[in-house]
Amino acid sequence: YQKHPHRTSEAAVQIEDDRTGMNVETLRRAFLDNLYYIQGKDLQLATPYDLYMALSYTVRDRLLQRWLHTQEVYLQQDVRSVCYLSAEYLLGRQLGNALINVGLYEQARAFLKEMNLDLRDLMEQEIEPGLGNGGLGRLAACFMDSLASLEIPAIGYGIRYEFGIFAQSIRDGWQVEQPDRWLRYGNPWEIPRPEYLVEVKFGGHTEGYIDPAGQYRVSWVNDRSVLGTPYDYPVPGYRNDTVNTLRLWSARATEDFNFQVFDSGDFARAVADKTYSENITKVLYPNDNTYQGRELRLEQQYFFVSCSLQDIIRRYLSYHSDFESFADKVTLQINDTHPSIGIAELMRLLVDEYLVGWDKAWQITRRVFAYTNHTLLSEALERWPVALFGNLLPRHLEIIYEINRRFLDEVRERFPEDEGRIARLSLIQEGSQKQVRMANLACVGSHAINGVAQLHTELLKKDVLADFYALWPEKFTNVTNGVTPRRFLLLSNPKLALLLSERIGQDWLKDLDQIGRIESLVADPAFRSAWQQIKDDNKRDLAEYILQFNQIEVDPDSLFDIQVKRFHEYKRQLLLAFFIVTLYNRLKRQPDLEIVPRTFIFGGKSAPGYAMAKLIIKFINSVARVVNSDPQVSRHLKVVFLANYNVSLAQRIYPACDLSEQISTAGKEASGTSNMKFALNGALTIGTLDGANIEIREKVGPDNFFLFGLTAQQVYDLKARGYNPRDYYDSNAELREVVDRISAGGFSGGDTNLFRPLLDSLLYRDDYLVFADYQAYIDCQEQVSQAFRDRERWLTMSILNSARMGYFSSDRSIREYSRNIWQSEPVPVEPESPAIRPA
Ligand code: CR1
Repeated sequence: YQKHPHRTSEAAVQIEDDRTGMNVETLRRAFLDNLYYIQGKDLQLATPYDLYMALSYTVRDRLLQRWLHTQEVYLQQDVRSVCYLSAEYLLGRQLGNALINVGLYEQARAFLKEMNLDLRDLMEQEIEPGLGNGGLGRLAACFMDSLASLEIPAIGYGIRYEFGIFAQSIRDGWQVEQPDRWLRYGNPWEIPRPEYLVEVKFGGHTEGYIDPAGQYRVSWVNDRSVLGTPYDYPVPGYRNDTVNTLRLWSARATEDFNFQVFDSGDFARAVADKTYSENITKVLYPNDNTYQGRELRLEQQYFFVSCSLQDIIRRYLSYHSDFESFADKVTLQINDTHPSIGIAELMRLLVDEYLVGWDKAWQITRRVFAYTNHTLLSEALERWPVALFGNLLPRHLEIIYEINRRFLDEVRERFPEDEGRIARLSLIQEGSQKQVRMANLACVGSHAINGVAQLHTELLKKDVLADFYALWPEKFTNVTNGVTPRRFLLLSNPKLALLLSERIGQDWLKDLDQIGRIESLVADPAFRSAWQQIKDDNKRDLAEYILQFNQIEVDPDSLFDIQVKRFHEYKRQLLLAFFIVTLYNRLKRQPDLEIVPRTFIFGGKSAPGYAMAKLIIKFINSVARVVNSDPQVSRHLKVVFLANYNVSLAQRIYPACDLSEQISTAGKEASGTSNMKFALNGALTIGTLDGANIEIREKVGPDNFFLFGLTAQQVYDLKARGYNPRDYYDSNAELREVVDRISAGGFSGGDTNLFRPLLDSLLYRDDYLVFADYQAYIDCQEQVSQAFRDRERWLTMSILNSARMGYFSSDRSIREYSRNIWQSEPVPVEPESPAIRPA
């Protein structure tokens, strides 16, 4: 059995290894072989899922050689590696991405076609790993893709949730959640590595002792522990030989876990306790941008961070005998505060387990950690009650107190007699219920702190983290988010990708700035009509999906006006819903009114415990029902709610969009990333000056962006003056008509109570300024309609949007992290043996 077959020509097909060969004929043979020997089926018996599995194994086989070789190169060269710690990775389907990145997509399509099979159908079989909530988790997945594509040695660490983000269905207009049993039929993309098992301790107490050298030390006497098994996922770079690793931890009960109970005959309890340990990685908490102070959540965070740090240290010590060069070889990025307990854990490992002195350990810790903040919402900032924290992690609480004591001494020296400042900076929030502030821990324990868009970083400095900025301005940097053009253009919008490649070559896939070269084609009639044709085709495809899943017929020629993202009041799905009701009212008043036909498409999940967000979903579905069933109105307007919005569905939606809704209250959306994916696929944006919208508008040009609404500063000033939403209701007739119609039960079959909480929250608080921005939004939507009437103008704007999105590649974000925060360099991996590269 040849490990690295010499592949030189087509004639060598016979000896080409069935596990590595890239030739169409070899692939076909390997596919049938995997179908037979792994799935235990032949072509006659195979289900579509079997075929998907067989193809996945065929691709995985071809990744393995590069994967192992990449890891060998990293070890041999003792490279500096980026360890990305994230509680979430919203990966999306793996097969298509892997085919594209290893360069097998066309071959796979070809041999399947010969067998009368359709590659896209097979890809549709995959249940996506939904191990994240929204933008934060998807960003981590884009970053993993870019790291590998840029040949940067990196490893992602996270949690292998047995149940990812729940599946959403809509019943009677309400969101209903079902568990996401994504592992049910097996997962070809992971390799368990039980040999790298680690133990994680919980609970108990600490004890001081004097070591043989006469030093006072502390040991943690835990009362239980859990084992972590790593599952490795390959992360192939785009068309290179790098395959990095995503290592996700799964919890298992320790073998000797409860022998005492077991011996005493209580078998059921021994097993129940075992189940309890395994609960740690059972389920992803389905909250986006809200913190949930559940003990199990802290257990999850500590579990995966401890596993990861132990793993990092094990790997480091296999090549080094002390920690002198640890900070040269390792850099740890924490994705929001979820992994920030790592700062205390690394201190504990160094000081207690490896007997490094405190000062040295602290120096190392601060050099390796860097913290990305993703939110300005105060309700999303993690704070753990000291009592809960101390019960679960008694030693970490002591360490945090010690870090805090030293830190506050330092602050007192720089700002004498400023107790207010001390109170704000302290890692511990005093009060009736003391709390550990994880963002403060992250700031103190990191050498770099970054926001995810310019405005966001400025607001961090000015507001949320102002005291830390005053202390260490040099720690703060901005890294504006980005998205991978491989998944979100090449894979999602193959027709547009092909057009680009035909006209400007394929360089844009590795260097998205190259997409700017289509700007010179904006007046080229053939290019323009191809562009329009592709948008129309993509809209028709989505219309078919809508017909199939929602039984609603939509006009592919209408303006596709889309808002897909998590449901949250600050994202203001209600504002768009109010616009729809406004149009409805106008049409009811004046049935012959000429309006631009629109198809409004919503999608997104609400946290199961977020009653207001769930009521907003119900409201949108209620508006949809009334609008769609009213022949007078539905000639012009359709409203569609697509259930179970996820990465796979997003990939269908972005290419079919005309208008992307990015309408959050200014100062609330840290960055947004769907704004980037939409514009990259040629949608125009209607949006506020919030998050990355600001930078998108700068790049695409103000003429190609529909701007409306209050700025972050104006929002702040208005609230400071005292905002009274009632004034807007009283003075704006159309707004009043919207509110009154809802209030009268116009969308609830006469029920005047159903949407009362929603209206009350607007009339009496309106925290997110829906009323204050209503008129500006309606006016701006009028400009959108005018622009859409002139199809040639719209087409130009669409092309210019895509052409100018080069900056928003996650490759650019990762280059910035590498240069400004990680000081990491690419380490190219050379092919191990001469390989035949597909053209
Ligand atoms: C932000 O809300 C941003 C992503 C990725 C989210 C969104 O605007 O694009 O992060 N924040 O940076 C979040 O989930 C916990 O905070």
